[in-house]
Amino acid sequence: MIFMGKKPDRTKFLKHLNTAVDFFEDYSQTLYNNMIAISHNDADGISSLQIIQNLLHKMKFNYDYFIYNRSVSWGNYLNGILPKTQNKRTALIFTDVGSNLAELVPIIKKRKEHFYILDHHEIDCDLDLEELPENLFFVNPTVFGFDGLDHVSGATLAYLFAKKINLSIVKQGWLAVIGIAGDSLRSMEKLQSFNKEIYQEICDEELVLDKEGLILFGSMHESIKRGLKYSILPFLIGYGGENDQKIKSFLNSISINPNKKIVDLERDEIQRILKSIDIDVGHFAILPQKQGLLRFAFEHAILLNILSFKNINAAISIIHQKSITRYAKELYNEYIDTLVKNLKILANELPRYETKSTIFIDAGNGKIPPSNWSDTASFTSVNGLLRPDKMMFLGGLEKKTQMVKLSVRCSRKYLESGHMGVNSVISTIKQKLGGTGGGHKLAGGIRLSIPSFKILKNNADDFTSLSV
Ligand SMILES: [Mn+2]
Repeated sequence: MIFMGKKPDRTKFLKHLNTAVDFFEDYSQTLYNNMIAISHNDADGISSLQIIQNLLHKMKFNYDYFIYNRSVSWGNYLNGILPKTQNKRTALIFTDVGSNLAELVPIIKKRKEHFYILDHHEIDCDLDLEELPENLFFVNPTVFGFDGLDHVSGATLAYLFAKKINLSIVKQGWLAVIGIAGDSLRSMEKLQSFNKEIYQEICDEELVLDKEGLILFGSMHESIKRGLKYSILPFLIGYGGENDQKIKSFLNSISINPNKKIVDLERDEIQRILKSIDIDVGHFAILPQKQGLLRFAFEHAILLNILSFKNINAAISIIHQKSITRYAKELYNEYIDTLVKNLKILANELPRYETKSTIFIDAGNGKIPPSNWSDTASFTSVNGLLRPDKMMFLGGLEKKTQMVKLSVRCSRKYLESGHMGVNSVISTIKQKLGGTGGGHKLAGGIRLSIPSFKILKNNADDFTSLSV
């Protein structure tokens, strides 16, 4: 059903999308009087939700919205949302979540409401799409061979859906660009397929400005001095998290004012930096209606990701705002500072253990706090800091549970050489050794007992090559 390497079938996907749009339009006129929107707690999810809210507002619907953070099962979650008395005049729209069909289909089958699921995560089971319940309209481009990160973000899908119903949604296109930036973690010239097409369209409408320059994501709004120190993509070994004096003397030595804004650097200044540091020049997106950090789509997205975990209401509110609040700015700086410190520790000093296809990093015993393991692992992986040709298990003993908690990551390069993805490896581990966890092909996490972890570590290559 899902097919890595298969050529995307655009015609089939668009037919599917159009069918869902047609039903939604028809029933909106004849049947529905209430809507419930459910989305994911990250930048892509929040942007998707805003797009759908805009659409529902234009259609003059009453709606409620909810954010799903995957900490409970869909059964428990929906129990708290779905009305006791079933009502076929209510429709639910899921964005950036909802591909856990093994869990959701049995619930949806028992309900009278209509469910529209617009998601770009890979589905979790081998269900026949023809056999889905009649009240479920399931739109997911990964089923038709598209890549859920490079080709189409959740917000891209929400935008495509909403635009077909109301063309003026194009004006909300900047929201889709935030979603794309947050999920793809790539500079804009690397976008493909639907992401690339809608980005082009939104730039043509001048809702977003495409710029070319030095890419120091996480700090594009900063001075070059702070950019080199606090860039999280790329993380610059030798500059990232280093002391200010070291960075200033480097910049002075190549006659660059350390306080000059990254976006104001001249072409020849960029050339001088590139002679000494391996950085890419690339494209980035500017949101012209916003100020400061919020003008930068990537940084705006990272901020939404941070706020989504700390304070979901602040995340939902900041997307409407022109400039950042002091509270949000403090959280952002603290997050970037911690992440950069952790990446520096990881690149230099953490104990590691390697097998043919894996690398284990022990971040436990206070070296990196457990709450930072997941983000440290993600940015280690996307930066290719350690062995992109191996699957990474980063974590350690979690004191409060006395379990070993591991963040598991691999690179696209690792998958392209024919290895199993993170989600399959985690399934194999759970089946052989117990534990809890899950994920998608590039990233996931698992909690294991101490004895199970020892078995995993001593036989790691078996788990990355076995199929269940
Ligand atoms: Mn997403």
